[in-house]
Amino acid sequence: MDVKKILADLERKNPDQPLFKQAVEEVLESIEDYVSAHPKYDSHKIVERMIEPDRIFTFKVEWVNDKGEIEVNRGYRVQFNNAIGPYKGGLRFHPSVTLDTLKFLGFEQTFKNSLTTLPMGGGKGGSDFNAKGRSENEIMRFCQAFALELQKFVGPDTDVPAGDIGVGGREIGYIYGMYKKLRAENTGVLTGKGMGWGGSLLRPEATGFGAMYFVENMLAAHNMDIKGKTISVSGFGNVAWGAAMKAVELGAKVVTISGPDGYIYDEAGLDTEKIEYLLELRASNNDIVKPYADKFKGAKFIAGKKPWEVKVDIAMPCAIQNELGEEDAKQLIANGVTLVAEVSNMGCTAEAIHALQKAKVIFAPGKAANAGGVSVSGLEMSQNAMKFNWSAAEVDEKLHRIMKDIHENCIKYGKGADGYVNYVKGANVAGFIKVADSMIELGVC
Ligand code: 2IT
Repeated sequence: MDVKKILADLERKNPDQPLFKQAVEEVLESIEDYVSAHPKYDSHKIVERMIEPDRIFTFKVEWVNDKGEIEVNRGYRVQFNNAIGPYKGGLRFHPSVTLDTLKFLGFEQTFKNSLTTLPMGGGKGGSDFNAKGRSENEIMRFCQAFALELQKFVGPDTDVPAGDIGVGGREIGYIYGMYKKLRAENTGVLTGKGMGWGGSLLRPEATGFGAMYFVENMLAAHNMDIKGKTISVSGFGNVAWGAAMKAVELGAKVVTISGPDGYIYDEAGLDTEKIEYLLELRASNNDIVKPYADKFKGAKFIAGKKPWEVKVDIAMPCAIQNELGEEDAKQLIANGVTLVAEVSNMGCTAEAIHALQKAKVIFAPGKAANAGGVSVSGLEMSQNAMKFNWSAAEVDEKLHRIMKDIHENCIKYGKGADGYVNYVKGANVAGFIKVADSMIELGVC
């Protein structure tokens, strides 16, 4: 595999897409040896074919705000690769969303979904819509306008979107409501649905729960236990909420959360009441965490900083891409961190990952650690197809098994001669093999 040539072509075809390039570079760097040792992948031009999305839709979203003014946003759906199943992946509504963002996320999703053991291809979509300061009605009208276009490209056996940053149960409800009205059908076209209308138990918790199960597996493989460990978490959304809940249940102490305004240091640790409060913060559409420190005495708000300066055993970025950089990684290493699990998609810069790996910190990439979310989305699709619901215990048992499988695959392809497990390599190689072999079997099409 000629990595230099592939990257030069990628740059030529995709100028001004640094995130997409970063995601591809991380994968190429870790699969290079494996691909070189298996010439069938080169002769079928698998890597070149895998880094080109199948198709991309961009569309105009027009809607009317509460003042009666017309607003125009841009919507996207990137259908990246459907070799192993229908396109599957979330919708992100955030002002930072560009085509670059969604291409990197769709590419990552292809590998992640392959790791889940379920038949799901990779896709991603969203919009530059900013929910900050918007009323409930404005959010509904935007979601409905977005759904008017999105419905042309998706379907339960074609492409199944879900939530991501800025898209939770509320937004999925409004999008699904409009889809159902237009098509006059109740199908599993979206996941993350409400429990009354086709959702799966544990889907809201799944990303965070799955990440903690993955951390438990990593610790066990290194003869350690989660009990009593201190954890720094970033973000305060759905992922941070689920991770904090499970961490506390397993006897660990979560001492930070964060937002765009800064971070909260809560030495006593989050408890059930505080974790519930995260939902209130999120529903306020304000995108700040400072009110937490006003509400809970003893918690400190540190303006404009990230939580990675706090001394902890485990760090879990749960907010957004590239939120943990090289300097943050060095600070964590200096403070003796044992394990870093990326729970946001591409939460760490390449330099941060290299620094952590060099220091032999146990490190998990997002596509492995956060795969529990899309896994339970896959289980939601199964339940919709069966017209049946599993109990929370049944879903949880399946989620446990999937995270264990992913962990075993990471060890299988990532364990080095010195015993250090390169989970990035393990996840990328394992994710690659299933998609690549399927593409070969399916022919050039
Ligand atoms: O990044 C992700 O895996 C998600 N946002 C969830 C995707 C899904 O289809 O549940």
